[in-house]
Amino acid sequence: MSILENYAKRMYNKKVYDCDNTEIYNLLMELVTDETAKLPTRDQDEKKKLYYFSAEFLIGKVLSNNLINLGIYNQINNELIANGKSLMDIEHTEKEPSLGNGGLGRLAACFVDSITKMGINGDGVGLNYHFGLFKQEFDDNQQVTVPDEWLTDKNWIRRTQISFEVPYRDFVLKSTLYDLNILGYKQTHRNRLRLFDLDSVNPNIIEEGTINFNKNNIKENLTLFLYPDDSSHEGRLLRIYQQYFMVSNGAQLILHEAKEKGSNLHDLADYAVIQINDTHPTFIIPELIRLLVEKGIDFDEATDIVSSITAFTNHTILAEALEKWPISDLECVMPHLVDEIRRLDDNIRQKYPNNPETWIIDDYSTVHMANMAIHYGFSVNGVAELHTEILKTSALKPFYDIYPDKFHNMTNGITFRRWVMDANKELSEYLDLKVGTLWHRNADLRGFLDFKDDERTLTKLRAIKHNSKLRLKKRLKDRMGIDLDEHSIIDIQIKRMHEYKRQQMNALWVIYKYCDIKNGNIPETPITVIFGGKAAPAYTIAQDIIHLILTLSELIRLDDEVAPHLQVIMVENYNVTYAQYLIPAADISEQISLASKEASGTGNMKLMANGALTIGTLDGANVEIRNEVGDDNIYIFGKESHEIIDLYNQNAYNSHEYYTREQIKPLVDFIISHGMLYFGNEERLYRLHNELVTKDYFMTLIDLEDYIETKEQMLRDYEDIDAWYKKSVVNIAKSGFFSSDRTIANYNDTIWHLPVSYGEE
Ligand code: 26Q
Repeated sequence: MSILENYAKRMYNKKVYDCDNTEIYNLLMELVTDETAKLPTRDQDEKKKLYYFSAEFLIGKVLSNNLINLGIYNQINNELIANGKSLMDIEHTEKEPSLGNGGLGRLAACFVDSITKMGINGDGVGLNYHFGLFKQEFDDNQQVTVPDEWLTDKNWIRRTQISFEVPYRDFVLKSTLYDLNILGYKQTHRNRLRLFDLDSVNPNIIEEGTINFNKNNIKENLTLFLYPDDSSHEGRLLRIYQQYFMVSNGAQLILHEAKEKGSNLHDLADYAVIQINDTHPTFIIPELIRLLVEKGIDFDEATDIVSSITAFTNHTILAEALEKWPISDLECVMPHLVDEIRRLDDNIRQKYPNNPETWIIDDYSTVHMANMAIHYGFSVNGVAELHTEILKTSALKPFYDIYPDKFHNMTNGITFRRWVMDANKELSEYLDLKVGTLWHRNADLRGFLDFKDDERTLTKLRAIKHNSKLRLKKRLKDRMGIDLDEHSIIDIQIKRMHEYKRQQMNALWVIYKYCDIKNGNIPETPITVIFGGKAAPAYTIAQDIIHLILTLSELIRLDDEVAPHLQVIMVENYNVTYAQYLIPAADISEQISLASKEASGTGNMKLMANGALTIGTLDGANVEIRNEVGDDNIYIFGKESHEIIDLYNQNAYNSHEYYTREQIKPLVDFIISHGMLYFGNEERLYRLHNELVTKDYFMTLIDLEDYIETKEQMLRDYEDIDAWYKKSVVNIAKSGFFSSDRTIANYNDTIWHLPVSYGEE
């Protein structure tokens, strides 16, 4: 009897054929769980371990990915097909874990996949948010936020017996550790996500249908949501409660595991290395020092130990995203860390009296988390070449002057197992046919370049793209009732909503195209512009941009003259699962951030690997994408980062100057035209218009003309479809550099220095 039939018989006393999708999901889950149990962790054999601390792990659905990594996807899939079932339908039963916001969280998920695949002993450490990030709904062309009930009875997280006590000022909280197993591609061992939680958390304190709750009731609210609203003081305090809960538990876990393996704690560096994903876990530094001192190690030695094992990754140069906390807030939450932080700061003041900008506590009694992480960590890294250069020469220059050897670049990457093998099965199988299957392990697709001039390959790629568009069409129909034109050019911008990412510039292009069509210039091929992204609840302008897009979408949909040629779609509740439908279907990848502001971007890499061509500024990893594919295979426009940085330094950008230009003014004014006001909300549209005309801090208008011209060129180029798909071949073939396996190998070679052990084929 086949393995599947076996499970069906045992669990339901049925044939696979007679099981419904939920039953099949359950038996597949059982099967994967049993297979996983055969894989040990590496803790028995290896002393040293990586602890990857992150407030977010945006792992996406688990089932398919685990089947792929176990190497049994095809076998199971074929058997299901033979029984008239579809894995894709079966997977609908699974809810995607809502444990992250965007890039940083998804990066952490790609990293734990790659760490495990490389055979490195390394766990992720974070929190088990019951509702995670909010679910996005649209009402009246506006974003509404509701709780995402992802943590249902059937999930992949397993309660453990491990528990620690976390001391706060007024009470002690006892944690529960949950584990989620991470399987590496065809690996012999597993790693884990270690997610801490609190038994007393109570969903009933959430106000019906909202994401509002009593922010003061820490025992009941601590792990309810990811990034609770930080626009209020209580919200900010709750973030500190969460961060301290994550790091105190994590620190105790590290000490517990090291002691079990025989550490005397003086030698902790032989047992642990800690990577902190941005500053959110930085309190691990004083907390671990505190715990070591409690166990009898002298403060200075404890500080040296912790400094020698903690490494920091920076993901942003936006000043407003650099975390800082008033010391008074820390006094409220965990006063026992404050004396220590003061002592750490005193040491720095003594050592670097002439560099006050690097001190941990500033004149306003605010603690700068990045400063603490840099002084008391042994490594600082940026996430793309350009980003690291900007850190060294401007954002973190005073630190680079002190510690030139601490700075490293670790260009981000993505796991091809999820973003090609799982998301785009047809492309994946075709690549197997063309270049063999070694790329599953090393992402080396350069052999595909040989097929650039092969007519049949170009035709096949086009057919694969078309099928991905059909798959997306079905999803959009099912979820939003929208009819996607599968014959249109699909232009995609998917990422968190933020002014620096300039979704509003793309919207201004839509306005340009709408007017152009109204003027009788009909595009040869229809165009579909798709947006996806959530806006932080307290970020008003980002919500206004969503409103602009949704309103434009409605206006165009109801205009019979334009609708056949131009469609605008904003997908509701963009998440990892949605991305797996959108990315394979894309022809155009929008990477149009204001140069210098996007640390790396990783969606750009996923879209490239799936054959989309990039239109982008020389920002983040776009620079490296261009280096890989060459100028002929990417569409670059706009001001460069050094020009933008100069403009900021000289305060020399004047949006009004651009606004009054002949080509720009009508587009911006369209936002508050009668047509838009008819469908849209006056307050939102006027606020956004006013923002663009009078401030435009992220310089939307500076690149608008160049953007329009470049996109027009791109659309013209699409009409030579063979030439287009040749560029697509180059993009796919050169995407291998952006494998997160390469990134993890970089981290390991320069920072972690752990043994690697590739699995067997
Ligand atoms: C900070 C202070 C207070 C409240 C919230 C925050 C906060 C929360 C989340 C700051 C930043 C984040 C997330 C940042 C993020 O996702 N950055 C992205 O990281 C990716 C992986 O390196 C990069 O590719 C993107 O360029 C970067 O935007």
